Amino acid sequence: MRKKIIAGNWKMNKTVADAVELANNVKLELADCKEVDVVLCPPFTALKSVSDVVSETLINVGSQNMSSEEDGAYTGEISHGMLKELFVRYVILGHSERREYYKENDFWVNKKVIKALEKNLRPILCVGEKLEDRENGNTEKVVEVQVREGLKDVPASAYTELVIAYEPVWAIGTGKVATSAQAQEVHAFIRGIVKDMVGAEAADAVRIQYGGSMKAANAPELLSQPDIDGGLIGGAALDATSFAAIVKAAL
Ligand code: 3PY
Repeated sequence: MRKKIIAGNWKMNKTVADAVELANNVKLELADCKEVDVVLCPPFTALKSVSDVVSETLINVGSQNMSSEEDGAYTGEISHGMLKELFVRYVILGHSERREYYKENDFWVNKKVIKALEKNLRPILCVGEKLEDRENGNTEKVVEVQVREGLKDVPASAYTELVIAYEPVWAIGTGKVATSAQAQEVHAFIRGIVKDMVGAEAADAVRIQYGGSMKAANAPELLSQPDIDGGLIGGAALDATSFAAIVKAAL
């Protein structure tokens, strides 16, 4: 049985004070949640404060990106060491907003995934098709390339650590959500690719989250699908009550 994982991607929202308030409210609801892995991914500036708020709880902290490099002249980047110093456990990599606006490609995403695993951070690798891909019948083709390239050279033993997030780009921040059947179909397809890449045991173990306008109202149905192991939550993660309701739907 795979443990469900619900992660809040706060994106470029929340000052430090607002982030502390939100983290405290999440903590009131979910501090002792054992059955589901709960992860908060604030902006870099709030990582330290949020880590402090949740330090004595079962809630994890994640970052929204990470450099593939060790350290040095990489203006604007953040390294694994800097994140680990702040008790970060998870790193979101290859989010569609990074692919679209900052031109991150599978090559760089893969380098980051490898680096994160090497340094005992848990990557959340995001994949997903754009609207035109879906309309042209290319969903599987696009997702397959992102999974195969993003996870290139990752050993089977690492699949218990890493998480894949299927986020159809057309469902991100649009209020549109994939039906549970559409999402399940792609999740099962991704699991099949993993099986083909590294074997049945890893495919069975890897957790695949759904992301893209998941909220309290649609979470129960999405999370009841056999291959949907959690959610990567955007807007609804900015409100503690909504976020906690999604986590409770995963219990
Ligand atoms: C969304 O649901 O908006 C997301 O992009 C989550 O990462």
